[in-house]
Order: sequence, then C-alpha cells, then structure tokens
Amino acid sequence: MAIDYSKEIETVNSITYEEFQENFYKPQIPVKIKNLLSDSRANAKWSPKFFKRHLSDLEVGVFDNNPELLDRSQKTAPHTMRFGDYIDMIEEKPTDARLHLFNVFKHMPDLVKDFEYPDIADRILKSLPFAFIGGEGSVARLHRDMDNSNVFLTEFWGRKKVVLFSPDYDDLLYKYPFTTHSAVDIENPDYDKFPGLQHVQGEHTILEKGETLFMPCKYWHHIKYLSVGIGMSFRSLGSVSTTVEGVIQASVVSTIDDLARVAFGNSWHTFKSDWAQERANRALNEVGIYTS
Ligand SMILES: O=C(O)CCC(=O)C(=O)O
Repeated sequence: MAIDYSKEIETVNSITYEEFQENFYKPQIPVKIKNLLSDSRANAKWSPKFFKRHLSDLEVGVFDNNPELLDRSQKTAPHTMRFGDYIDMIEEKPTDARLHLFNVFKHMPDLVKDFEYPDIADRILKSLPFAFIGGEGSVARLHRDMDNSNVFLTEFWGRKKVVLFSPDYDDLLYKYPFTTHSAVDIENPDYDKFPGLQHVQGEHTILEKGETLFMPCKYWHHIKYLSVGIGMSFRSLGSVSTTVEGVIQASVVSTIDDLARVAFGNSWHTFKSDWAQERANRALNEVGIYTS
C-alpha cells in the first residue's frame, strides 16, 4: 500500500465567522479559502521584484534540507546571503533554498498595512505574521509547528503543493521524540524503514496566489514550491491545554533536545530514531499489523 494523501482539502470561495467556527475551527478541520485575502494590497503588490527593490542589501538567513538535520527544529539558518542575490538565484533556476519564518515586517513595518486580519477567528496573534519565500522545487519538509497554534498560510506570489496529516498520525509518521519533526520524505517514501506510512491518510491542495489555507493546531504539513513563491502566515491560539503544551514544547522540550544533542552526540539521534520506530510499531500492532 502506498502513502495516501489523494484526498483534496475542502475548498470554499469565501466564509463567514459562524461558518468557519462551526465547520472548520471548532472541529479542527483544514480548509482552503480562496478569497480571504485575495483582495488585499499584499496580493496585488508583493513580488520578487518588489522585495528586491526594497531589501536588496539585507543579509538574510537561508534554509535548505540537509539530511543530517532532519531530527530537529532548525532554529537558525545554515547560510546567509544578500537578499538581492537570493531573489536572483531563485528566479534563475530551481533551488532548495528557502527563507523560513522570515520576519520581513521587522525590516518593512508598513507591510502589515497590506492586509487586514480576517474576522473569522478569535485570539489571532497579530504581532506574529511571518513570510515564507522559496524557489521552484524547494520543500518545507514534513513537520508540525512547535507552538501548536492554528496557522493561516496565504500565498501572495506563485503556487505550492501542500500535504497535510492529522496529529492522530504522530506515531505512524515517525515523529522524533522531543521535536515536532520526522525524517519521512513523503514524496519518496522508504517503506522498508517506515512501514507505518502505508497506514496514514492525508490530504492535499495546490495553494494558488491569493488563497489561504487553514492548518489546524498540530497539523503536519509538507510543502513543495511549484514555482517561485512568496507567502505569509498568521496564527491564532488554540485551546489553553494545546497552547500550554506548545509553549512547553517550544521552550523546555526543544531546549532539552538541543542540550542532549551536544551532550550525547550521535547516540542521542539513535535513541530518538529507535524510540520513533518503537512508537510506530506499537501503533501498527494496535491496528493489527504485527512487526518484529
Ligand atoms: O510555505 C512555506 O514555505 C512553509 C510554511 C510552514 O511551514 C508553516 O507555515 O509552518
């Protein structure tokens, strides 16, 4: 059996507060909303050229998918470069280089005036919008956000494929303990190493310019840029317990992971990998599939 994310994420053209709360937010079901921010100035204005014009000399942190770093949250970018050079690079040819959780608003505070926070959710964290920029082919590997908030991801330039899995599949997606990451590559799944993948069910969509995807708290996401892309996300808090768990994960648990990696080196990685395998095997046993 192959990993299944053939289901299309539900899509609506527009939505009211009541419809969103009842049908998606309270039950924590993903939805793509075509016209939540499609009329915003950001959707008309934000482009590679626009940012290059304003931020060309800014030194930015650039992320990639180094396979040796899959078992952790990368808190700092492994490379830096001039923003203008970065834009030239992604416009020239496909690349895996991405600007992840880029706080473009720190450098251009007026950009927050380019969109309004939509009136469909409560407890929106208005001080925490982030930009995401990538070249065609770049991938934000399978992870879930460690702060556990609801995420509203909007594309203002380009298009990307987004695959989501419910947090119910933490074990079968081989979540590394102490992190919200997995080594699973859902586009080239290794079923010998990760047999549990054959028993997860995800869903997907192509997020086009102007569209917004609601990713509920703790949802796993894998994102592949189908062209040069510029996106933005804002977040809202989930339940008190989910939020407290997120704060503990983002502060205490992830710090333990960082310290243990320094203290124990590669044996910490082996310990986490073995534990992830054990949890997946147990989950497989529970659905009647016996592993050694
Ligand atoms: O669109 C992207 O590049 C990544 C988005 C993402 O991973 C997130 O919002 O958590």
